[in-house]
Amino acid sequence: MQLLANTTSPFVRIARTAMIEKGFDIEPTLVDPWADEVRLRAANSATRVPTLMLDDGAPLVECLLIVQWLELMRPAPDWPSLTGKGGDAEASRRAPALPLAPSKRPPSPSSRAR
Ligand SMILES: N[C@@H](CCC(=O)N[C@@H](CS)C(=O)NCC(=O)O)C(=O)O
Repeated sequence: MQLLANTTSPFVRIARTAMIEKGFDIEPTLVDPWADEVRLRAANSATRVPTLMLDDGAPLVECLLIVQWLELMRPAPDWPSLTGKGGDAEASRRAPALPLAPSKRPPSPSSRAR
């Protein structure tokens, strides 16, 4: 499995956070989606990050589709649920807010000021 990524994309952050939650803490392969990189173009003709290359060579694109795939591969209760109880549609719509457990969330600016 290979995650084609860059360091600034919020979509990459969603996919990577979800991957870590599901136990796939792999080092991302950094690419520049605006530089027409061969590696990225070969995997995803839209040349966008994130692109997750599965072990069978199939590319997964769109961060929320990656989240859905992770949920399918590593479902709750064995793994943290990324989409809420039962993976219903309403919970899926909230997925972009990121599935970070409260203990892993960075402190808010207001709590840091205290
Ligand atoms: N809808 C996509 C958006 C991905 C996306 O737009 N990624 C940007 C980086 S933040 C990108 O690769 N842009 C390259 C380009 O548009 O040429 C997702 O959810 O993953």
